[in-house]
Amino acid sequence: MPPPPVRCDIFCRVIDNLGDAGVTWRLSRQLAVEFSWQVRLVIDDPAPLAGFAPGQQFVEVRRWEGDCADLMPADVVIEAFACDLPPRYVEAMRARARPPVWLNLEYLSAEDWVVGCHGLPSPQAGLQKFFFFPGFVPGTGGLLRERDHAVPPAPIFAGSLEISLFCYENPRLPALLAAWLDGEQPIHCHVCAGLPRQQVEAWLDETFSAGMTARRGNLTLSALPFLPQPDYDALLGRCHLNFVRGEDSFVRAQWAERPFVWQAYPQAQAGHLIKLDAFLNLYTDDAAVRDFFFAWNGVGSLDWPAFAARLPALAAKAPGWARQIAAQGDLATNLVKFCTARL
Ligand code: TRH
Repeated sequence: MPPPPVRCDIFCRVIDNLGDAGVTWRLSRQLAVEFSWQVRLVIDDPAPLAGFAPGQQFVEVRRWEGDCADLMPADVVIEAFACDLPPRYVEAMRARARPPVWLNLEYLSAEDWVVGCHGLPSPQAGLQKFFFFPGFVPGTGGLLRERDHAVPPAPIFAGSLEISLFCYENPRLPALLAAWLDGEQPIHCHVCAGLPRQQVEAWLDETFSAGMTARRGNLTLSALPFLPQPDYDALLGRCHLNFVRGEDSFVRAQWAERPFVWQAYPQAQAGHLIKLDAFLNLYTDDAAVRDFFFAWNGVGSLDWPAFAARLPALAAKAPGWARQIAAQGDLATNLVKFCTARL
């Protein structure tokens, strides 16, 4: 008889945007599909999941309501981004003959201190909770990447530079669009649903709904609907350059092996600039690239021609970079190893 599947509860509170749900959904799916874990995703707002994976059947999704009195703790309990488990559920964890392996899945950061904190236990209410940090370097938990992830062939250059745009509110966007409009090279920008589309609509000063195309000078803008996650990932592979944000799209842009520009999730006291600097310290010492990333995050002026001149070099470097950050193993595999050793 094969052993019963590992049961795993993943708890997530959606703070804002899509990343909390996006990351926990990707992890849930991978644990279920690749490791045959029996996964329950307990989430206070399941709505984004219908957009990521319409009709999915891999994972049991529960709305997080009150103290989750009807949930018996699983073998592995993952608390995403310190979302604080219901006290009653923690009580039930403690009551188990063998307490579950309890992890706090942290936000992604390239800061140095992450290596020292990854995997550390923290005593909690008579139980142990472990900090599990994603990361770019050995000694961290790695990054989410499916086993069957395939790198798409480089897009054929058919005259215009294909760019995808996914960002937060960004005061630099009008200047970038103006530079593209006036540039010598034709640009086709695929504008993602939500904040990117709203800002482009305001800049165009005309309705810009999903499926619509607008032209200004040398710039063509196409408004996308919200795409299922695999389709969003595929879009990144079809473009020559991707503007991404937050955590999950940022990681996917690196697996797509294309040049990208990252807008970090804005934080109080400019914490996001520390994260940006830490990432750039690993990624590149090219001043034009660093300047452009910082400018896109609000620091310094945006020099599109200088950055555009670096695109061939960034494209050439992308596969090697992806190999480097994949070398420590993917996050789900590392997490399964970590838990299995403690079950
Ligand atoms: O939405 P985000 O800004 O999420 C952020 C970050 O995770 C940040 O670290 C966290 O602190 C904050 O949330 C609360 O960006 P992110 O992480 O890229 O997540 C977007 C998700 O949406 C990602 O899984 C890709 C997915 N997506 C689609 O599936 N279809 C789409 O059309 C688009 C535009 C995105």
